Amino acid sequence: MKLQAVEMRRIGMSLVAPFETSFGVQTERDILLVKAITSEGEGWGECVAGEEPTYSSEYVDAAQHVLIHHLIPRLLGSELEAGDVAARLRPVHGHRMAKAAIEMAVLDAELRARGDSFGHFFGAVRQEVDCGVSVGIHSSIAELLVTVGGYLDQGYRRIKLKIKPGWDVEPVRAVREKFGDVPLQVDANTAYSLSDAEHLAKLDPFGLLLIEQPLPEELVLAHAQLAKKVQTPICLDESIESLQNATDAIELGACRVINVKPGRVGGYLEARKIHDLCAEKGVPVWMGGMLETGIGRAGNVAMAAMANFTLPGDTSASARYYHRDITEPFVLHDGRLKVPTGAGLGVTVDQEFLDSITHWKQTVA
Ligand code: NPG
Repeated sequence: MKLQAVEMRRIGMSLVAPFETSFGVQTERDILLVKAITSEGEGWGECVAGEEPTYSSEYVDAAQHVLIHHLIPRLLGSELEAGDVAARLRPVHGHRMAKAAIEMAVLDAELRARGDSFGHFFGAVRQEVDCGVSVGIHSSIAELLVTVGGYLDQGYRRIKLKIKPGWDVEPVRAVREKFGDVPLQVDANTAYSLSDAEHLAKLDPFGLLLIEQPLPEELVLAHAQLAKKVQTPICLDESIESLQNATDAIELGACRVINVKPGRVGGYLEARKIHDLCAEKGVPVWMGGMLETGIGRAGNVAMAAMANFTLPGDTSASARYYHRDITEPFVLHDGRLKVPTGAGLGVTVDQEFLDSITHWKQTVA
C-alpha cells in the first residue's frame, strides 16, 4: 500500500458539561483529525493532544506542525504498512500522540481495504465492553453526588473521581456513603508528592479499585515507594509512554494496574504490546479516554475487547461528551458499548457535519 496524501483538519466541539481535572477545566475541544489517502483506500485517525501542554508536553498545534513537517514526509510515497509506521518515525523523538494519529489512519485504511475490523485484528474476546465514566472535580459535594447519581442511573459500571489536594477523601467518602459499594476509583493526574503518602492512605478504607497517577510522571521509583505505604493499588497513566516504561514500572513495583491510552504510547500497535506484556505479568489493564470523538472511541472500544482489559474503561457513550458526534453515536446498553464489527474502525464519518465544524484544513501530499 502507498500513502498518497494525508488530509488534516481541526474541528471544534463543545463538551456537554465542563470537565475539571487537577490540571484545568475544559469546555471546548479543538481536535486534530487525519485522513490517510492510500492506494488501497482511505482511513481515519484522531489525535488526542489537547489545546495546551498540561496533561503532557504534547499539544494540538505542535502535533499539527510535527505531522506536516516531520512525520508525514517520512511516510509518503513508498510502500507502507501500519506495522512499519513506528519504525519509520523513530528518528523523530517523542510526539507520540501525533505518531499515534497517523498510524491509526494507516491501520484503518489497511483494515478497511482487507475487510477486517479493529476488534478482530486485536483479537477481541468480547462483543461489548463494560463502561466506566470519569467524573470531574465539582464545586460542591452535593453537585458531585447529583452527577454521579445521574451516571449510575444511565448504567455506568464504574465511577472514576478526579481528585486533587483539597478534593479527595471527602468526595470519596460522600460517594461511598450515598452509593454503597459501586466500583470506584480515583485519578490525581500527578497532583500529589511522596510526602502525601499518609494522606493518600486515608483512601484505603474506602475499598477503591485503584489510585491513578498520584505523583508526577517521571517519579516512577517514588510510585514504588508510595505503593508500600498505601494499600489501594497504584495505577499508572502519564508515566507509561511506551512498552519499555511499562516493563520498568512493573519490574520496580510502581504499579499493579495500567491505564492504556493508545494515543499516549504512540499508537494502537504499541498499546497492544503493553496489553500483552501486562497479561504475561498478571497486571490488569483498562482503556483510558481522552474525550475522543466517535473515531477515537471506535478504536478504543475495539481494543478494550482484548482479554486483559478486565477493568471497565473510560469508554463512555458519545452523549457523555458531545451533543452530536461526528460518527454514528456510541450508545450505552446495560452499561456497555458494542464493539464495532464493520471493516476498519467500523464507523462512518458524517461528512457534512464534519465540514460544518472544521475551522482549518490542509492536505499534505
Ligand atoms: O472519558 O474520555 C474520557 C475522559 C477520561 O478522565 C479522563 N481523561 O486524565 O485520563 C485523564 C483524562 C484526560 C482527558 C486527560 C483529556 C487528558 C485529556
